[in-house]
Amino acid sequence: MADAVVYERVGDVAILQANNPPVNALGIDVRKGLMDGMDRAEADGAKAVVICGAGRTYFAGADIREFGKPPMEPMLPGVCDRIEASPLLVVSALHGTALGGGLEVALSSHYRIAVPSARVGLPEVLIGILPGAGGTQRLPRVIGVSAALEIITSGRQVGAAEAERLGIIDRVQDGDPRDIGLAYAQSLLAEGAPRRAVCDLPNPEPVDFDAAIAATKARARGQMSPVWAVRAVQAACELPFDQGLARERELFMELMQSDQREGLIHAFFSERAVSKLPELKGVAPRALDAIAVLGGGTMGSGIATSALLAGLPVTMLEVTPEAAEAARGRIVGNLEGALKRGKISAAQFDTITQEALRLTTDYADLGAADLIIEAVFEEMEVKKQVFAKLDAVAKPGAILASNTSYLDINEIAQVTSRPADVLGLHFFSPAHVMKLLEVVVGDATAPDVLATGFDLGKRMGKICVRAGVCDGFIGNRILSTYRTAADHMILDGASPYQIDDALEAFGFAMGPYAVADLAGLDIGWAMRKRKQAEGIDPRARQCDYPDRLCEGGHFGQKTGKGFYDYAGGARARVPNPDVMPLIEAERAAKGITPRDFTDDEILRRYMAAMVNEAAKVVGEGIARRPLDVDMTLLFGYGFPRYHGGPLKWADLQGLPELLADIRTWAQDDPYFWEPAPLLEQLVAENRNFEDLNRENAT
Ligand code: 3H9
Repeated sequence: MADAVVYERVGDVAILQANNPPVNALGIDVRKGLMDGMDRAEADGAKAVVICGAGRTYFAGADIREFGKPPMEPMLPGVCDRIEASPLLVVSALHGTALGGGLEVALSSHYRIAVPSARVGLPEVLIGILPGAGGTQRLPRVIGVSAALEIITSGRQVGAAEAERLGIIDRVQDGDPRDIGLAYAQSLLAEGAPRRAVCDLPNPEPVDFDAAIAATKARARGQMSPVWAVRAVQAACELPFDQGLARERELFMELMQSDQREGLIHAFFSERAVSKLPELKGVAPRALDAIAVLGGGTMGSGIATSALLAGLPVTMLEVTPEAAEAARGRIVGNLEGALKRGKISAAQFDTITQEALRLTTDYADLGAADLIIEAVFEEMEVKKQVFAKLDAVAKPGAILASNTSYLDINEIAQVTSRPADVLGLHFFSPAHVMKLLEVVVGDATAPDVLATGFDLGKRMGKICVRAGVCDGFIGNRILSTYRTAADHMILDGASPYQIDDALEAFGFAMGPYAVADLAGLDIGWAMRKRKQAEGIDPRARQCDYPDRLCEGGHFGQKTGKGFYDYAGGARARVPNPDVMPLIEAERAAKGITPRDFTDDEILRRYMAAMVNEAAKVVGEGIARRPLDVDMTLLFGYGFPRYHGGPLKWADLQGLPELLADIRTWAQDDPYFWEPAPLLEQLVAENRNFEDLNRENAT
């Protein structure tokens, strides 16, 4: 293996260039290489050292893959202290992303130079930890507490120009990082510039830390790491440098041992693993130069917006010129939002609205599209008519996609002459904002069609999850089950408001009933009617009061009332007084004596229902791996990222305990609480969902 840190001597300067692709993570070999390099430079009689990275970046941080494993010496804090304490003049030359431990190495150097495109940051809180190699002690000494707190608690990346303004970087200069670092070191030596160690700077001025902690807690919604990071920065103000480092270490270790750290790191790697599928290996996507979208409602307009923002020309088909104009209005409105948020420039806005977007009412205009996405009314007969027409006009090789959220893609594909070119692309509303895209594979879908679905999603900046065909695919199928668990608890004595509160305390941005109000209660109503028509298993407990609510014209936020009354605005969250009487009437009619539920039992039942259904979804192959479910819930359903996803959460709770709960509840309702065979198997074999992820890694 090539050296992880390459040593080079140029005159008085020793260069330590990291070579650990792809991101020069500070794994054990790099840490050893840096230590050896410093020793050698000092023994060699060098007067200065330049630390830089080969390839695409300076160090992007500690090697996250080492976390949770036994620590290996030398550890990063020691490496940083070693660099800072060197009698030689140490210069770091930054390019790419100097993040986390990377920036901490740079802050331990005596001078920092960066190329203009470099970005720096301390993103540790995003993976559930805090800067643990002196970042919380050094950064506030360099740029002051307020700026350091903002950077550390947000984890954001700071561009080179801003970093120079703040004083994180001393100089910004274009060029090869090795060359600009060397020239800078030589000029510093020529000037007789002094060694400058951050640890020698005085303690930074404190801020009101009680207020800072309160504000951070409010923003963090139950996530520990940003709050712990504030405490570490507080130590920088209150303790001598060495004791501050020790306090940082203590807080760092607390987070390192937390479930939140495991959850967030699982999310980090799963987000990247989710698009790596065996069936995509070596399969090239089809060309995607023009897209068409059918149906310009909220969903279709959101999809069109997303495609336009990804740089694709879009033809939007609507049934009448008036509907087409309304669709244009929605898309332009979305694009204006993107312009306001700085996602596109005014020039891009003009090009997109004047050239890239085309409205039509004529199917013949869709003939040039490489991929056509249908977002029309959610009814099988309507979808079939549309697909038959699309099949007639689409060019050979064009892909036909349905945005259906429940319906059978195989049945839709059958009405075309090209089932291999048909797939589901299930976007989430608003489609230009929500990150999740379920790419639904039918029995006949060709591998390069699936690859094209992933390619489109990637271009749109989405997290793409492969899903098999079933009612509701991965996400909505699981949603339907955990919502049913909540409905059952309501019949038995809980209230929608208690359930929402319990789940929001767990970390969901909104509980299921607030979400239902936002999505529109009519959607669930239509689905229940469809399922009634298809026939419902007589063993399933029925819950009718949501239908009564809809029959009363209450569809949630859009009608002003649903589970909540929105007269005082969406944030007021006032319970709708009509709801509890409807529930009580249904309980009375069914002879149910309501009982109390603790918040803990609500959470356990809700989560167990989610995990059990998710295990069925994985067991049936609808989701390839547990992590596919986790990413679906994280990016489409507001599942709190710091729990990692429902199946990561399940692993952390312990699968035997969860299964025991399910079996207990099955004594009262064996139909709903039928354990997933996969869950039973994993428990019997003493394995967990992470084992399945590992076994199915590509
Ligand atoms: C830390 O530093 C703690 C210290 O304070 C204290 C220690 C005592 N480790 O994202 P990409 C992999 S915590 C291991 O696709 P991009 C990644 O999994 C760390 N692996 O590329 C992927 O692998 P694969 C603080 C890592 O260009 C490949 O590299 N730092 C690490 O879109 C390419 O990544 C962070 O939190 C890592 N640190 O984005 C930074 N980073 O090809 C985390 C990446 O097998 N990293 N990999 O899927 C990032 O934010 C982005 O990866 C980065 C590049 C912006 C660097």
